[in-house]
Amino acid sequence: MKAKINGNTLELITGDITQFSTDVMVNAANGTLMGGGGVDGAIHRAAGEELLEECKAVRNNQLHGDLLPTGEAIMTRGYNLPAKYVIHTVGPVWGEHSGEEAALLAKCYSHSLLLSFEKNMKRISFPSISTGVYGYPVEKASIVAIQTIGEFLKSNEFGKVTMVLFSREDYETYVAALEEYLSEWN
Ligand code: AR6
Repeated sequence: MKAKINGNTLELITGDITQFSTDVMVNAANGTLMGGGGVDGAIHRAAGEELLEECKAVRNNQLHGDLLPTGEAIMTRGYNLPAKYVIHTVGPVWGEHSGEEAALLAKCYSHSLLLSFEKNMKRISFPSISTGVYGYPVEKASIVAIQTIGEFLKSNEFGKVTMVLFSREDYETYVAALEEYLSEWN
């Protein structure tokens, strides 16, 4: 499904995010930035060892050894991925942020969009942040994701945002959220 928002495109597709060519690929990472399972594992495998090396450097230099906080985002190069850059963001673990989960999830999307915008990147692809290992219910997460992306696109000349959903069920859930968002808007 594709929607036009203020001259920008918001696209929903199914597939493996590591296979789709883009300017910026967003990774649903954890605070260590050292890789993991799910989409994080797939992105690190496809990018190659150099991605982990740069992530280690970011941990040591930019973050002075600390974890990347939930809702924040940092950028690295894309190495062997079909993307110029990767943005690593840390989604909230469902039920562990005293009701702040939606606000933190929204920050993952808005910070990633802003970082890309500042770098003049026109195409960004997102996975469904937090809805795997981190347990965020996909129906709730899809509403946060679509609203945050939609509001950003309404007020910026960006380009194209693609959400790459890993299952048909997730895709249908995001389609419903986007249809609802568009019907409220129009
Ligand atoms: N392409 C697109 N989506 C994918 C892919 C892929 N190749 N692989 C999985 N997904 P998750 P989280 C979907 O668990 O919930 C990691 O270990 C998946 O089906 O990857 O934010 C990190 O290191 C789900 O819909 O991320 C963290 O420790 C979505 O991506 C933790 O998991 C997110 O699932 C982060 O958990």
